[in-house]
Amino acid sequence: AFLENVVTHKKFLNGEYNTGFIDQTPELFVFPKVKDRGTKMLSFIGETVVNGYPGLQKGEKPLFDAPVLPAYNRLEEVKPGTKQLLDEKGPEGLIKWVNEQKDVLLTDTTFRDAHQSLLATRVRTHDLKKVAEPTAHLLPDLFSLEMWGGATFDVAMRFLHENPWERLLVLREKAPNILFQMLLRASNAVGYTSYPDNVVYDFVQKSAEAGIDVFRIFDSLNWVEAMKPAIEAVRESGKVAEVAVCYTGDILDKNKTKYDLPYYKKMAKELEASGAHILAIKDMAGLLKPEAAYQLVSELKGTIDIPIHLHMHDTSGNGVFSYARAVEAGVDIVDVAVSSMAGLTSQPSANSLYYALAGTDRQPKMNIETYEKLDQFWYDTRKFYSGFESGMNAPHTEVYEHEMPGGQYSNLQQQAKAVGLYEKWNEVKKMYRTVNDMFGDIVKVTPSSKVVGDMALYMVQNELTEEDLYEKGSSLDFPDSVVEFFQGQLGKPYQGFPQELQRIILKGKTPIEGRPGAALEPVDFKEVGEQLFKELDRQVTSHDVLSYLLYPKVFKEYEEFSERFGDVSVLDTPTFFYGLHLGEEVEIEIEQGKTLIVKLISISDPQRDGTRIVYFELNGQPREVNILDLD
Ligand code: 3PY
Ligand code: ZN
Repeated sequence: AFLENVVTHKKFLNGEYNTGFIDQTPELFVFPKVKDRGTKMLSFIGETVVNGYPGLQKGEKPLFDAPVLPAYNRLEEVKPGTKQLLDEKGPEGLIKWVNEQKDVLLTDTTFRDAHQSLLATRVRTHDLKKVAEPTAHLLPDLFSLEMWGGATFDVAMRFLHENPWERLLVLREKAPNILFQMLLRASNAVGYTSYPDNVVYDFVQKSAEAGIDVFRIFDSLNWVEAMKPAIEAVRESGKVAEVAVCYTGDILDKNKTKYDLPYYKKMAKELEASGAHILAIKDMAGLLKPEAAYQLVSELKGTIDIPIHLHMHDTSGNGVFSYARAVEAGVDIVDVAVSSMAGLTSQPSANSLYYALAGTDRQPKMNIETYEKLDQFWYDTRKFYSGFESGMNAPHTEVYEHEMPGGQYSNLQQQAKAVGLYEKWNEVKKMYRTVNDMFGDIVKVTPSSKVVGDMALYMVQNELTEEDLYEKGSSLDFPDSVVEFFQGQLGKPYQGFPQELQRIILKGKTPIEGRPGAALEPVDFKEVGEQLFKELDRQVTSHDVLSYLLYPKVFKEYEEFSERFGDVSVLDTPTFFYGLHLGEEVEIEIEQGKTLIVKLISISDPQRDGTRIVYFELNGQPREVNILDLD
């Protein structure tokens, strides 16, 4: 807004400015205050029409088919499901029920990991909201819907300009019968760094109150110690603590001895002893080969008593095969996505698994016709987001080599694109492997995977080899995330850090001892709330306080954006990403019963000050907004 004030200022335009211009022109700091909702909405659409949506190629708005929802009886109550089981019987009762099921149970990840892994997490609440109710009606036998956590929290605010808490609350209302599951990065919560223990604790309590039932907790280095406060917090909330061992390497490869069967068995035992209700095997990259899945699940079944929930990505194309073998070995629950949002870096397809298990006594209970109909909706909805597709369109067995998590693939690719390395994507993938080996072969999952990704991008961008690091490391300015990692800010990798590299990267800084969260000062929520109240000049909720504590900068930018453009989450997705084409009219329901009718009339050529005038009709009245053309 400041820059906008400067470049549109009369004196600036007339060239009457010198170095004192900013000091002597206090009106630059007076930003236009509260505009009406209509004007804000026109400003947003105008921005999109003139400058495009960040990260998407600017161009004509594509034509889309309207996604069709399957029919269901809205008047009928939804069939009670696992949510009611948990509410009535508590976590222990639910677990007992899981243990009694013969069929393999399913978690549908379409609302979270599937789009995190295929579409850079960009699926908006607007679309999820439409399909949540039909899903609840038509798939009441699901074990859970994974619909929150991971990268969704950050991306909702940062890129979609929407409130992640709203998403949770709205979906909860629409789907009251299926357990809601989220991914929690232990002491990193839904962020990329360590937070004080009381922030993680409060985040868990508020998420539980807002509707989360199953918390899948993992630590990005498989460090059990680091997961304990989160496990404790979830247990105290009365919800389900599903605790993960992240799978890396290959238990079938006798040359890979760091992460072998005894390693996983020992960790599973420790997690069970730490209070896990369910053990998750989190195969974030999709490295678990079918025979490995059989051996791992069989061995773990003989080691622990709690149910086992297997999570995989289908990058290699072997996902359904691995699941079938895990099911044979007695796995209790597996993660799948609706077909049109499944496969490749996403989860294996629910529909495929259903057919793959035909004739066995563990075929999941589901209405396949229904799933196929939901599939149609997602098939068309996915097209809205085609600009975020990774371009991977066939099974990718290279993943066994680079071990990149499915959820990272499309994101890292976007990151590479942003720094001009799109052409060198193959090199980046190779470097990712090199960096992993240099770091001592670590577990790679958010945020440790981001550190490896940042380092790989940094090395490719600066044309550095491994040798260069050892030779001229002292003159290199390493990415912050890499320095923090070697300082121990994300905790301790199994078998420690490679010492020589740690010395080079830390340049004399001392690494921290112990669990990072424990060393951080507890946050005073009341004080932060009051400070935010003053800064934002509005009532703040406990959700706002948490969003701010987890993502201070992103939250403030989200607030500034909302102040300037209002609530853009009400826009349909094609308009949100592509604006309108000339003559197009949309209806925007800004609140129940209040609708704006917006029509784009024309766009002027750039004026002397670089702005264009965008002419609209708003509810039949001519309106215009001035937009600075950034081209
Ligand atoms: C996340 O942490 O967001 C993940 O999906 C890790 O697999
Ligand atoms: Zn995943």
